[in-house]
Amino acid sequence: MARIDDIRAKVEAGQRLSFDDGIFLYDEADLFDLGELANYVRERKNGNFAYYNVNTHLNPTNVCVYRCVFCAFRADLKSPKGYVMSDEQILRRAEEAAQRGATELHIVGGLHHQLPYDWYLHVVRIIHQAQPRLHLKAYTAVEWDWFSRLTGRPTRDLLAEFQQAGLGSLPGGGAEIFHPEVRDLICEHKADADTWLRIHREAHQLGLRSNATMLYGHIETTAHRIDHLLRLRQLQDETGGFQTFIPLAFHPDNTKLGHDRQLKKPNILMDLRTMAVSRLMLDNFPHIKAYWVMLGVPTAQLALSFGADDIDGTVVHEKIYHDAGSDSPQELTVDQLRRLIEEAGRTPIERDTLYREVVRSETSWRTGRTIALDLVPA
Ligand code: V47
Ligand code: SF4
Repeated sequence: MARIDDIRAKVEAGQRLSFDDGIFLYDEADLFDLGELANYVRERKNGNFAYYNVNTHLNPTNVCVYRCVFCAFRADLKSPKGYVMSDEQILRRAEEAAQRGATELHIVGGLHHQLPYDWYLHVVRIIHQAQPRLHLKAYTAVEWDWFSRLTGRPTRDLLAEFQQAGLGSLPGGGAEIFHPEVRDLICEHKADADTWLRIHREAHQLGLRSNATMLYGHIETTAHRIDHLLRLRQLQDETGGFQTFIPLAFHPDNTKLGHDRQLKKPNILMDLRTMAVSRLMLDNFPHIKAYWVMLGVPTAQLALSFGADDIDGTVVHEKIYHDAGSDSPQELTVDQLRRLIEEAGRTPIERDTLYREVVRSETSWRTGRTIALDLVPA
């Protein structure tokens, strides 16, 4: 039996793919065979639906003690590019989001040399008090690890304290590539793989959901990518707390890594391959996100037939990718998001952060049923 037929049989029988299957799919499988298989799983889990949300990003500071070589967003403490938002600016952003009908605020930033732990907690607390209906998806595992280094307290306690203050869930950033052969070269100081995974485990145990990411298209090999996916699959087996996996294509502009290694952004074939392999290897993740800001709109549309079932949201005020050369717009309206999905032949559904359908009237919105988690195969 040809290798792809063997893998197809496994996928149709709902059997788990191995490390070697993953390497074959990435390096040797025909792209259209791969896409067809990923699409089969995508439709088995999520039917013809494609999800979006109404959200806004908030990066309270870009000043960062770390120097990840892929990052164009960070600034040194005394750099003219560095900023720290005031309470007023933060609350204005949250109010603007709520007025636009956002259901989610996505909050991440730098690890400031001088700001204390209490400032990060204060940010979540004041936003939650002012806008209690906004779900706060806040701080990556790298930030939680930093808070623990600042305070000497265990991350589990800090997560619980933030939960009391209004934290809703954790975004998936900071995962990069787990394998130390790569991680030690691109972000040597920040939380290692075990720490990243431990923090997500703790969050899940506290009842918080989270996402996961992988930064691809730089110095990593196929084996590093598959290793990354399998570490996530293993934790998901244990906790079931991950909602979405988001593959993130490296954008090289204004980065040390891009400059030193003369790297270009991965091409569309690599983007679609990564989306499809992720869908097939992460058999226990309900959703795979094609983040339109990172992929661009046309590739995000295609990705909806290569395993992805989500395109993220309206976004607004995105900095991390735009600082690194993304030419996507800063914002898409709800009409544009819906049209993008419909043009790709899918049925758009607005979701909140926890994948509950959002039902809107002229003046308000409410959440309805939880959508399409693991639809059973026909
Ligand atoms: O951890 C930083 C990546 C991540 C670059 O959870 C870069 O719903 C490419 O995690 N080129 C942050 N990538 C963004 C993120 C995210 C985005 C959208 C949705 C969600 C979610 C999470 O961005 C970082 C890092 O992996 N990143 N710089 C760059 N030059
Ligand atoms: Fe700092 Fe995050 Fe950029 Fe790394 S990726 S330098 S931790 S802001």
